Amino acid sequence: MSRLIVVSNRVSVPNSQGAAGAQGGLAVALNAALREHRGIWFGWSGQETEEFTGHLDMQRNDDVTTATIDLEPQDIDEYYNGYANRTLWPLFHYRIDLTEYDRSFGEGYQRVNNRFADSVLPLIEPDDLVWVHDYHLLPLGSLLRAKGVTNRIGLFLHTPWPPARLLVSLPNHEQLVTSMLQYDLIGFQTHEWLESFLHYIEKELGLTINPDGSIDYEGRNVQAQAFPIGIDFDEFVEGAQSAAAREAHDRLRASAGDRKMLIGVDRLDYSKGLGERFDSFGRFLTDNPEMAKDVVLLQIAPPSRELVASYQQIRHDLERKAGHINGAHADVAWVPIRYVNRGYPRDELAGFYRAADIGIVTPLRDGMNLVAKEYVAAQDPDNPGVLILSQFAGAALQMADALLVNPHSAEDVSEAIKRALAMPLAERKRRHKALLKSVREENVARWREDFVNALYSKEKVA
Ligand code: GDG
Repeated sequence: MSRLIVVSNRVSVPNSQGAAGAQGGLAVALNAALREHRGIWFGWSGQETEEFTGHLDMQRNDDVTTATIDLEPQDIDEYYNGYANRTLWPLFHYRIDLTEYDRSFGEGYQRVNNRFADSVLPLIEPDDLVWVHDYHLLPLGSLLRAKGVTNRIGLFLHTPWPPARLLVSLPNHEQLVTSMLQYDLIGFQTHEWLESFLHYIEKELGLTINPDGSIDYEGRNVQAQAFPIGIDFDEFVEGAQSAAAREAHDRLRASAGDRKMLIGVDRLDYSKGLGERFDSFGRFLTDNPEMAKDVVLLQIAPPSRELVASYQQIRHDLERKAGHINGAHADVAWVPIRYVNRGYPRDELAGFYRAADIGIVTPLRDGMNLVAKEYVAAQDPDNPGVLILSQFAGAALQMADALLVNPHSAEDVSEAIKRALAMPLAERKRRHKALLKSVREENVARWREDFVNALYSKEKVA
């Protein structure tokens, strides 16, 4: 078995108390993957340094070795808060209205990718597989090739891939995408994102796609493929049965009394459709006054990327919206929206999911969405809740037995809430059984094995 070197923007290993706080989807998935593979996880420490030295901080944590570097404030501004989160993230989530193009961002992105390449280089041994993650590091493979790395290198993109018509609004888009053709394998969450990528390659770069989805470029062959990510099912179910989960479940149920509860859990991000969700819930309350006092929406939304203006704006907008809806509908003993800006330990989260009659997951765009899968995994199979899921989440392609909705339509979502509340037990069980099967089988171990095996089977560069 080849050793695995994982490279991602941030390295985040749970401590022995478990992963308290808002661990992003990527961190959750990679921890599960790395526990079984001997290898190294390389990335940014999250710390600032006045001057970049390239010093590697190596640590061994259970079965995972981590190697991290610190970055300069200017790197963090231009690469992380700049090109990654002000340019690529909004663009890849179809939000050209929020996409900022600044030359210094592009320069910072290249500089930091070079710093990553220089720093990880001495860790790479001849037979290692190198697995790069996400939109922060798209050019890393080509920079490693330029430094003589002939190992197999793969990239997995956790976000959507936008339609060619949007992508061409990015200055230097050809250069960015062409640099990706130095990978041996490029993985996407779904066929939809894969097809957008291949369409761009054909239309904008004029290259031919081979019948197996691979592309020949400059004497190399790069494979592009879909690998839908899943959750660590066994770990999550075990957590859902823990004492902490049971206690969280009972606490939340007791606080809701006989009311039905909806739960949303999302990083505070405009792609997650939180404002539209609040509006839809408000619409439900207005349209169904006879049911309104019997339901409550719990929205857990730990803040993220707080230095980026569009994230400050969404936080502000949501506070106003929640206040407005609560003001219009609340009475002395009841508020319809409980809006919580903090993270909870994973086990507690599992207890909250289980306590909720409806899981409401309505992103406007999402590469996959793991919350939808966690909600299903946490349910009591004898009395499961109902999942309402956006048709624009990658997860919708695997989860046809959820109530699929258009998150832009308050009417559609409001009707789905009504339908979910009235759904007979037999239908809930039938839908849950089908969803559970896919969440159990298409889990994170399967995702990792499929990706690593596909990367391993590529020929090494001569
Ligand atoms: C990106 C892509 C793709 C959330 N709040 C708390 C908490 N979380 C955890 C959830 C879940 C994870 O964070 C979020 O994962 P998602 O998949 O929903 O979304 P992103 O963070 O945007 O992830 C996404 C993913 O990468 C993986 O490829 O699915 O499309 O955007 O696991 O449970 N965890 C804890 N407390 C919280 O309060 N402990």
